[in-house]
Amino acid sequence: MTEQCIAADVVAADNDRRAAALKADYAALGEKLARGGIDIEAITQKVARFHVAVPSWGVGTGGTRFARFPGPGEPRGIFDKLDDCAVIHQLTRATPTVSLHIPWDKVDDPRRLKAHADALGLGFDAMNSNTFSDVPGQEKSYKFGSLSHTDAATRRQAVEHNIECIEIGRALDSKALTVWIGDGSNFPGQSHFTRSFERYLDSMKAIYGHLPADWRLFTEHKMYEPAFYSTVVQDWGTNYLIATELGEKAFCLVDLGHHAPNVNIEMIVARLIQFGKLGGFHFNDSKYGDDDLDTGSIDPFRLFLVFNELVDAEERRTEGFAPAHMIDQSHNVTDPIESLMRSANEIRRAYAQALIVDRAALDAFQEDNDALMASEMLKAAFRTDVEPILAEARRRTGGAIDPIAAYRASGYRRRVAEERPAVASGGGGIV
Ligand SMILES: [Mn+2]
Repeated sequence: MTEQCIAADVVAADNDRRAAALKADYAALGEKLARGGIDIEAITQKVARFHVAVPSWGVGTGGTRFARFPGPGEPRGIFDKLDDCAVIHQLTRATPTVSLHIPWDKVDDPRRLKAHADALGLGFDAMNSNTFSDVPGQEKSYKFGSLSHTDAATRRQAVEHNIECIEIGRALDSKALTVWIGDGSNFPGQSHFTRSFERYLDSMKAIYGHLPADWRLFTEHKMYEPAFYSTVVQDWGTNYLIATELGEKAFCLVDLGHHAPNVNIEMIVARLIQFGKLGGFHFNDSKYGDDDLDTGSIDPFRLFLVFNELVDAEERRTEGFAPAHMIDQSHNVTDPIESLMRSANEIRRAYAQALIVDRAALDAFQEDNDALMASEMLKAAFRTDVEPILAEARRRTGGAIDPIAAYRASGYRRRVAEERPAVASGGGGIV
C-alpha cells in the first residue's frame, strides 16, 4: 500500500466540485476533435501513460549567484525531498520517478532510500554526478575543471565520483547516468581547446567502461556558465561527437536552457533522433540564458515544436527511440511543488497538442510546398485547448483535476513548515 502524503478525501472533495464541468468540457472537446477524425480517448490514454522525472534538487528553493530566499517547510534532506516528490506524483500522476543528484542526495545506506521511495510508490530515474563544485574534505579542487582538468589526479577523482554515482544508482534500480560538467575557460588562451577535449574524452571513456550493460549514459551540453568564454561540452555537435566516440550506450541530453537565445532547438532534436543519439531532455524555460524557469512559462510554442518532433518520431516508430524525460528547474519565487506540478502538466500539454497534429495533411502540404497551410497545421493543434484531456487523464489515474487547487486545499506546505525547521541551504539546483 502506497503511503499518501495528501489525504485522499481532500483530493476527492476538490475533484467532486470540478467533475461536472470537466465532463462537459471533455465531451465538447471530444466532439470537436472527432470532426477532424481524432479519437479523444486514444489521446487521453497516451497522455495518461506519459511520465516525466522530477529532479530531487527541484523541490528545494533555488537561488541565483546573488542570493537565495528559502521558503517555508524546505526539505531537510533527500527523505523529505522524496516526500515532496510523492506529493507531485500523487496529484499529477505524471511523475513516478525522481532523478537524484550526488553528493547532494548521498546517504549512508541507499537501501533505506530505496525502501522509502518504494513506500511512496516512487522509482529512480537517471543519476546525476557533480564535479562542478567542491565538497568539504575533497582532496582535489574542481576550480579549474574536472574530467578535462590538466592534472591527472583531479581527472581520476572526477572519474571515480562518476563511478560511485553508478554504484549508488545500481542499488536504487536507476538505469542511467547524466554527466554535466562546468569545465571550460573564462579567457581566450586560458585552455587548449583540443587538448582539454581529448582529456575529457579519455575520462568519459573510463566512466563508460564502468556502465552496466542495461544502463545509458547521457551527456549534457551547455554553451556557457559557469565558464564564460568556452565550455568543453559546448554545443549539440560536440555532444554528438562524445556520444559517437563513446559507443551505443551513450546519448545526448538536451537541456532546453543550454542554448543561445533563438537557437532552433526542435531542429537539434530532429537531428539527434535521425542519427539515433537523442537521450532525452532536461525541461525548463528561459528568456535570456539558462534561466531554469518553469517549463512552458515563457515559450510554450517552442515546447510544442519540440514535442512535434518527438511525436513525429514516435509515430514513425523510429528504432530505439526512447527518450528520458526529466525536469530541470530552479524555483526562486514560487513554491517548488506548485512549479513542478505545473511544469509536468505543461509538458503533457505540449505532448497532447503534438498528438493532435494532422500529420497526413501536414506531409501533403510539405510535399506541395504550401508553406502557409503546413504552418497552419501546427498552429491549429497548438491553439487547441487540451486542458480537459490533461485533467481527465489525471482524474482517471487517481490524481487531481486541478492539482494546484487540491495542493493548496490540503495545507501540506503549512504542515511540513511546522515539522521542518528552516535550513540555511538545501542544494538548490543549477545544473
Ligand atoms: Mn540540466
